[in-house]
Parts: sequence; structure tokens; C-alpha cells
Amino acid sequence: MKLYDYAHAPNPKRVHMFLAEKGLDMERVQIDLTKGEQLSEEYMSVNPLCQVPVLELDDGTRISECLAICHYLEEIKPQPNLFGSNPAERAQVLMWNHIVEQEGIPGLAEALRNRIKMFRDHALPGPVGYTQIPELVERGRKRSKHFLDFMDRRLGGQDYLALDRFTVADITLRGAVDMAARMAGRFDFEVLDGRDALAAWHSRLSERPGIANAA
Ligand SMILES: N[C@@H](CCC(=O)N[C@@H](CS)C(=O)NCC(=O)O)C(=O)O
Repeated sequence: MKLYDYAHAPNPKRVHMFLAEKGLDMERVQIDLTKGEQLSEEYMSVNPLCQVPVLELDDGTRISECLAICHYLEEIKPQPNLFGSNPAERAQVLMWNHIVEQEGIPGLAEALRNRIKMFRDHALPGPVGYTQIPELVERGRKRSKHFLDFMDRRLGGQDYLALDRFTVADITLRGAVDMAARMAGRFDFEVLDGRDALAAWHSRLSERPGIANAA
């Protein structure tokens, strides 16, 4: 197996954390997003959506989308369990994962991609060159703040996002929170300051070697 990767990007980092938690490793092929390598014809044949990560199996099957990649890895190495152990647990894990992917990551991406130079004619990932819409920066900031508050409230009563133990939903949230933290200075918002439950959860995750080394 090999992973088409870009070591510094938030979504590939989710797979890095998952691999580390599972004690798995594999060849990683770096696709340099700052040089536009994801838009090359060669990479388009790997993923027509021009995004990383992509997991390539030994028989050539290619799997894009972090959750699908992690799900495959869970199936081939079920322990430690990160997707839930029964139907209700699995539904909770998928539900919270989806909430982070739909309610959290898009707001952050909206603020970032409509502001910084690197994304000037590339405001959305993929092969189409969408121009930036500056008004979306403020909306993205608002959505991000609202989402972080929501996560802080959710974690107020429990140690982990979906279950009473660590799961892939925590990895997805950690990816989003770390992305927010890297943006915080430029976008003038607080991430962990003033959100005590989120900050405690963040420290709890940092105590895990898999997360500390891979995040
Ligand atoms: N839904 C995808 C998102 C993948 C994604 O957006 N990857 C970013 C890196 S974090 C990317 O490849 N961006 C390419 C670009 O901006 O052109 C997943 O879950 O894997």
C-alpha cells in the first residue's frame, strides 16, 4: 500500500494520526500542493478531484476521502477499535465525524481559501479555478467560532467527542482544531483560550503518542 500525501496539509494529517494510532505505516508519496502538483495530469489520473490523501492498495485500487481510507484501515486492522464496536456506537462515531466534516471544516476552509494569496484563483480544491470571494472570509470566521463553541459545549460533559473513549471522530476534530489554531493569528480568533473543555480535550489527545507524533 502507499499513501499519496502532502505532509503539511490538514486532511492528510488525519490519516497520519489514524495510522499512528493503529501502529501502521506505509510508503508516502509527497504531492506538493504549494507547487500545484495535485493539478498535474499525472496526479489527476490518481484522483480526478485533485486532492490528497489517496490510499493506493497493492492491486492498484485507489481510495480517496479520509474517512473511507480510515475505514479501510480499520477493516484490515480492527484493533484498537476506532469506529465503534456495535451499531449504536458506529452510528455515533459517523454522526460526530460527519458533523465536524460538514459544520467545522468548511467554515475554516471558507475563511482561509478566500483570503490567502496561494488560493487566489483556487478558492476551492479541485480542477476548476474558482476565484476568491472576499465576503466569505468573515462568514467563514463566524462559522468557525460558532463551531468551536459548539464543540466546547459538547466536550463539557465528556472526555471524547463521540463515545466515552477515543475514536476517529476525535482525530477529525483534532485536524480541524489544529487547522484553526494555525489560522488564529491571521484571522484574529481564539481557539483554545476561553474554551476550557475543548482545551482539556486537546491536551488529553496530546498525551497520546500517536497524536503527539503525527498531528
Ligand atoms: N474530502 C476530502 C478532502 C481532501 C482535501 O481537501 N485535501 C486538501 C488538502 S488538506 C487538498 O488536497 N487540497 C488540494 C488543493 O487545495 O488544491 C477528504 O476527506 O480527504
